[in-house]
Amino acid sequence: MKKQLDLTLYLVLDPLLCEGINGMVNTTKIAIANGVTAIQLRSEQTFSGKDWYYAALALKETLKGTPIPLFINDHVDIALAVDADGVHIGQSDLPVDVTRQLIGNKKWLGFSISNHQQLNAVPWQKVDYLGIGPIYPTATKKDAAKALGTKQLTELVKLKQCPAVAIGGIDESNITDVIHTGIEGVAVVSAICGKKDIQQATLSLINKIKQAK
Ligand code: TZP
Ligand code: MG
Repeated sequence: MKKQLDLTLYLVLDPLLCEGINGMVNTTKIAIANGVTAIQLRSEQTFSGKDWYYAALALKETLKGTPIPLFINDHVDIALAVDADGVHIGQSDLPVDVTRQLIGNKKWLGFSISNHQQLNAVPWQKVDYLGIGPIYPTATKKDAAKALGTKQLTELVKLKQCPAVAIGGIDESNITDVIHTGIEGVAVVSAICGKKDIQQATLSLINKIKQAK
């Protein structure tokens, strides 16, 4: 059965920031126990096919029996190999229709956009949610587009035809402004991954989201 798609607080794991597969598994356990609603495996660095597979497998096992879905960034083959709950792709990955054809309708499909032009080209029937960003400058994604800011995000939120998460440079200092744009949720990497106290970092974000909604 398909797991829920709750975008409230979406954690994108980075193996470097989390210190490997064990670090990502530990981070996931603490994060989901404290309110994170979705998990994505993503790697900015060189990560071999084997690394991807074993990391995805470990995370799939960690999330077994929980309502929290596992998304795989970019790699449809890995998502299929571990039977992940969804795939997240960007503008430079396989086209949306091809990805949908490969994963079928039993997996969620997320798609990243960074501006109005990309939003206007979204094939809404094939996509389950959007990632919109970067909202603020970020050091986590090397090839990130120009930061949108919350004013532009508000405009994109009004035009979109499916749920969305905002991403990029979001932390406890600005998450309230992001939620006030009306977006369904927020995705973070460095606001949780690599933090000394994962529980405190997660709770602080989740409490700010609750207050802002
Ligand atoms: N896509 C747009 S910005 C970004 C991704 C994957 C990185 C977000 O990382 P952080 O650490 O939350 O700024
Ligand atoms: Mg991508």
